[in-house]
Amino acid sequence: MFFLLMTYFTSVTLPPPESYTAYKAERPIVVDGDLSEWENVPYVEVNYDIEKMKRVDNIKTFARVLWDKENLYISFQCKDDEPWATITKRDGFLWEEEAVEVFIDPKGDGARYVELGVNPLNAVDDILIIRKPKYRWLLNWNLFDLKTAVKKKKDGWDVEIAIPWWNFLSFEVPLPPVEQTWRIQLCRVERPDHKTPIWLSWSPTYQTFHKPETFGKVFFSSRQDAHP
Ligand SMILES: [Ca+2]
Ligand SMILES: [Ca+2]
Repeated sequence: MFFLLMTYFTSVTLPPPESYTAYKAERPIVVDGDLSEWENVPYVEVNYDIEKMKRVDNIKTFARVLWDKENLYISFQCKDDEPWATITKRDGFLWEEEAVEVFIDPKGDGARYVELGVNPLNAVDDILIIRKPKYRWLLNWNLFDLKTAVKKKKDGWDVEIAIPWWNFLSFEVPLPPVEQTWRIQLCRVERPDHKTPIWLSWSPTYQTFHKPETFGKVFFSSRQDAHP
């Protein structure tokens, strides 16, 4: 059995990480769950099933990234007949229900990264994960002045997020990261039966979202979103 497993794990070959260009928002983003400001912004699909290791088309999720001088913005459009969540408190384990998740590694070295989850009730969990020199998982760490909003719709739920850049000061990278690339992963946990999870990512990974080397490459362009 051990050898079978070894064969399985060593034969895992993933497609290379995805790439995305995040444009500068040409008008103010109002974090209210209404995504009309995002209409012309290129989207990616969060549809890589990390257990089946392939893209699926029965669960639709569209994600976008923008930025301005103050904030990093992320939006998700989740198609879902029945968005499900019960957790309302900060730092509840949102991934045990349905949620979207963002992973942010500003330096791109996998040593430290931020995990942020938002659920259909607009509850938030934010965690700083330190992998080197020693593994630490800081649930009490918070993103300050974070803004999130969720809008329920007939066919799903939309999420809008603004993260002030200064939350990343300790990473010692240029802020905002104009013409720089950060490693970012965009994810969704869907549980059609309220139990069995389907773990979906934008950039391909396997078994877990916590593989910073598989995060996508997001380039923050100085161009505005209307002129990509
Ligand atoms: Ca809005
Ligand atoms: Ca927290």
